[in-house]
Amino acid sequence: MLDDITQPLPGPGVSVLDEILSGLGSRQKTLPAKLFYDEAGCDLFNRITQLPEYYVTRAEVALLDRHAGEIAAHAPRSSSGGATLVEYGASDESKGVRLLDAEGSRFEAYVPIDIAPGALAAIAVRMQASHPRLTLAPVVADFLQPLVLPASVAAFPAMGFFPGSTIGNFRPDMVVRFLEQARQTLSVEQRSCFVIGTDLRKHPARLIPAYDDAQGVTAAFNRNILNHVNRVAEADFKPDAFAHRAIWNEQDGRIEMHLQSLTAQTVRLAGRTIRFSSGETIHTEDSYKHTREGFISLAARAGWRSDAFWTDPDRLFGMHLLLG
Ligand code: AVI
Repeated sequence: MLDDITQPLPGPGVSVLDEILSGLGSRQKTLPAKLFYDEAGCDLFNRITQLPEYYVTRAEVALLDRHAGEIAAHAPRSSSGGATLVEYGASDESKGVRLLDAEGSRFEAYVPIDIAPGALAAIAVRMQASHPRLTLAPVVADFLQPLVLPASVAAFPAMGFFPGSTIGNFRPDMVVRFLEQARQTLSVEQRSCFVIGTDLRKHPARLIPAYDDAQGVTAAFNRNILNHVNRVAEADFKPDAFAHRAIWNEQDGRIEMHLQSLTAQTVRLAGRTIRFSSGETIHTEDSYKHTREGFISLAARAGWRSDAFWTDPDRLFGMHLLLG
């Protein structure tokens, strides 16, 4: 059964152009990482997930293949026995389906949430065909904003599911804000819970190649953000005039991606001139690598407590079960 796709209400928020101008006007120039994901960027990210150096996706899938049944068994039960699986950032259903189809799982509804309506429409078509008895209620939303689940699933307690280590791309203060909002969205008073996948802290010798691969796919992904900025902000960046850099920041426990200007140059953007000195960088992304304990203490700041933790056979990736 398919609910209408829930669309967000237009809000007063800051425009993308304002975000770009403010980031490029800062001392350390930055760009919003969400601009990675235009069509070309989504294709490049897909290729990244298949690279030999990028272990993250394979490790998480191995974890789910081994533990999906145990994870799904923690879903809260309503009086009828069912629960809703609410997947954040569901660009496809491949990970969610592992929980929905796990032996003994009793989900009655699936709410994939994503910013891309096209991806959700495609999920709806496939899921209606493969899971005709499931209530499907896709939601188009930027899940960093407050969010209310569709009325059609209000009767079921929820298991939130945020795979992919996307939470690793949030700064710690954003993690806490996001987890506080998720407590409201998932209605913790209904005994809802939250399952979150995070890449684990490991030696930089393993991390750096994962973000600076031999084929240059991550470099192309990083430079592609400039193509996207050229379109949305009428800019004339020359992506080849910037080098891809992946740096391990030990103090903050994160991989940083930067684009480094190869020469002194100027860029026109929305009628303004942006100057770069030779070697100056634009900081484009953070990918935090949380230890198990570090993530649990961040979650505690938002009112969640850890109930279980799973990892893959190589202990590269972690999956946390949080209770409200
Ligand atoms: C989407 N996110 C979890 C990826 C990561 O590993 O931080 C994005 C990425 N950036 C470069 N490679 C992959």
